[in-house]
Amino acid sequence: MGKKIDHIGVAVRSIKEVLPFYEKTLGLTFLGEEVVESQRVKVAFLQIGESKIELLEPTSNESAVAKFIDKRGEGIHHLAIGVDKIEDRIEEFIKNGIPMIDEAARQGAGGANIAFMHPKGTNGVLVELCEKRGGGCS
Ligand code: CMX
Repeated sequence: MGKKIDHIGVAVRSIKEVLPFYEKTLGLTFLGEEVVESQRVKVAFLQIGESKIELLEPTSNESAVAKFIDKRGEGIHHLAIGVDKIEDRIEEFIKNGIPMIDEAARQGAGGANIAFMHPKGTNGVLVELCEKRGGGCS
């Protein structure tokens, strides 16, 4: 099903503060940042091989990422798997009783189609399905 790890999402309080670690210390290439209003986050992408690291900074206290940081502190937030035919994958999971947060794909960063699976159905890992049609994933 999965083509590769598209990206790993990392929850941070401030992208500006952590960026030097990823760019200068680790030497990764900064690809750009954008605000995803619907998720109340600002995101920044760094390339690592064929995959990316996505830094997630909450833009509101109500953001899922703000709640995550309050509860668990900064750190790895989700694993995004690149897929084809995301609607078929979602349908298949629903049919098999796998709990989905998103029961239909929605738009993420860069105009990609994304859907989150609930961590209660994945042994504690927030998994994002991510289908690119010429865009990025968030
Ligand atoms: N990874 C693993 N488990 C997580 C988690 C995460 N990122 N976030 C929450 N959980 C766990 C909690 O620890 C909790 O577990 P327990 O019941 O065992 O304590 C459970 O999920 C419920 O967590 P909660 O704090 O009560 O939070 P909510 O139920 O309100 O929300 C979740 C949790 C996953 C449904 C919500 O964060 C969500 O819908 N996430 C998907 C959207 C998202 O994360 N958007 C931000 C990124 C967007 C982007 O990349 O563009």
